[in-house]
Amino acid sequence: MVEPHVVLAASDFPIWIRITHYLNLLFMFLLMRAGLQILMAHPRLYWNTSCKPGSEWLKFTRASVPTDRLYTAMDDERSISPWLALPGKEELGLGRHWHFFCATFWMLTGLVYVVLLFATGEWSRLIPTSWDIFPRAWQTALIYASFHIPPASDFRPFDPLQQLAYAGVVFLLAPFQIVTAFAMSPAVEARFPWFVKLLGGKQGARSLHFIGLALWALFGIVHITLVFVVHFQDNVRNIIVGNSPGAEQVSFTLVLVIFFGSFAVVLLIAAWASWYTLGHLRRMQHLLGAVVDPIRKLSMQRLTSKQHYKRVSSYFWTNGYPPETDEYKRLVETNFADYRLEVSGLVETPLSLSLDDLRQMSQHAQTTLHNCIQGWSGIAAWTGVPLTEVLQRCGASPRAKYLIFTSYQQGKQSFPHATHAWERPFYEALPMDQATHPQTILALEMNGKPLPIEHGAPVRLRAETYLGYKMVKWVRSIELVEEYTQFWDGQGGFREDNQYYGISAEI
Ligand SMILES: Nc1nc2c(c(=O)[nH]1)N[C@H]1C(S)=C(S)[C@@H](COP(=O)(O)O)O[C@H]1N2
Ligand SMILES: [Mo]
Repeated sequence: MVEPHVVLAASDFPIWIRITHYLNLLFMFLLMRAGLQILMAHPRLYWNTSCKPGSEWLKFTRASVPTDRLYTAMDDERSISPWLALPGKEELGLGRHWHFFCATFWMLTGLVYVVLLFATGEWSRLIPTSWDIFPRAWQTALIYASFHIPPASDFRPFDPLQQLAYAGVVFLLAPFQIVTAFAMSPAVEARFPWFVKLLGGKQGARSLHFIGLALWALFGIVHITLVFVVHFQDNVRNIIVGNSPGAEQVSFTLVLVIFFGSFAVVLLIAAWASWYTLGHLRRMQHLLGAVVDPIRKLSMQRLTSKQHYKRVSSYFWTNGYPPETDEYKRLVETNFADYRLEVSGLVETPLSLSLDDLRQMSQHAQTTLHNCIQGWSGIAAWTGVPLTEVLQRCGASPRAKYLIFTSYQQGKQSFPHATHAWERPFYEALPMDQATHPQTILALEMNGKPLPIEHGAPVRLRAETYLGYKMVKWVRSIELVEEYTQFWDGQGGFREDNQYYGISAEI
């Protein structure tokens, strides 16, 4: 027998439960829609890190990957309707901004909920205290399976099956989504490779995160259906006004109006979010980034890469087509004999380094996991010059806060949609603290051979706690600067300028 006061406490729906319940609905709905946006940026799911086309267990594209010509991961990205995804179209950058923004508030909501659950003793409504919940839940399942409804007296406040489902969602599924989410962050992966291995690698975590989404969606559908089908009047009352003394005086009509009204508000917010974002891409990049970026800085900036993988991937996607300028073609013809890496800006001695100069500097080898912002990954062995060597040789000024890496390649080859940026060079700003990470190198070799053209010959950047878009290929020059805002659109890189990616490349 449960003690009477426990029954009383556990059968009300205090205001904080009702509010966190509603906020959870709002943030989950936005999270799912933004998650779909991210998924469509690489609409294939795998259990292997190499992401070889054909090895996916699930895909959301009919496109097959041609083998007779270069096909970049960006060619494989799918546009999605703003009715389904947040914000819709091919706005991966903003989908991610929304996803992280909502995830932050969703986790805060969950934290408040769980703390209050324990502080008020209401945990007993969810966490079973006796094994007999399982046989009782089975009985309830049988009742539902025979298309009957358990009597209202079974709900104290939840029936056993319901209680188990809620406990599972709150204490298993939600943490599962959070754990698999963190396992997809390149900075977390770089610092704690063992953690990602536990989840089956990068793609394991990504697939599990998707399965988690599917379970949430399934739970949501069953949950909402049962609210309508099983003791509807009691349910909406509990959800909207609770059942403490006095609450029964609120008219049922008013309860219904608030119930359906609050659903409508969620739908309106979701529609507004897509519509407003698609109309104000830059503004939303900044607004949402202002929330996410400080959290990223606090939690991830100091993580350094400690990766030593043993095996390289059998396949490695590419992003960006090789430069097509005459200048670059001439370099290729002479096997880069005339190549010079220019280092300038806030330095004591500007440098102009040939490939031989670079090869004579100390070499560092590392086998690491590459994470593209779109979701694909690959492991490769990279050999090259630690960036710290270059910084020492040029005598970097203490005023230098960023390194601007500029490529031989132009916008036309890296993001064909941005017609206005076709003639701009691809560039990215790397913060100085990243430049001094032990695994940040100017790679000259990939898997024991000189860099292939499509992977950035003759020199590319590797910054192993970052997403791929920061790792400039076909590097022409490095300029040390105090600020990156004077370059092009001033957002810190070509993809930030033109695709609204965040500068939080550790996530
Ligand atoms: N110059 C240049 N560098 C670039 C890109 C590009 O388009 N141009 N794409 C970036 C992106 S988005 C990724 S994921 C990686 C891909 O590296 P890979 O083609 O060697 O796999 O390169 C990065 N460096
Ligand atoms: Mo990428």
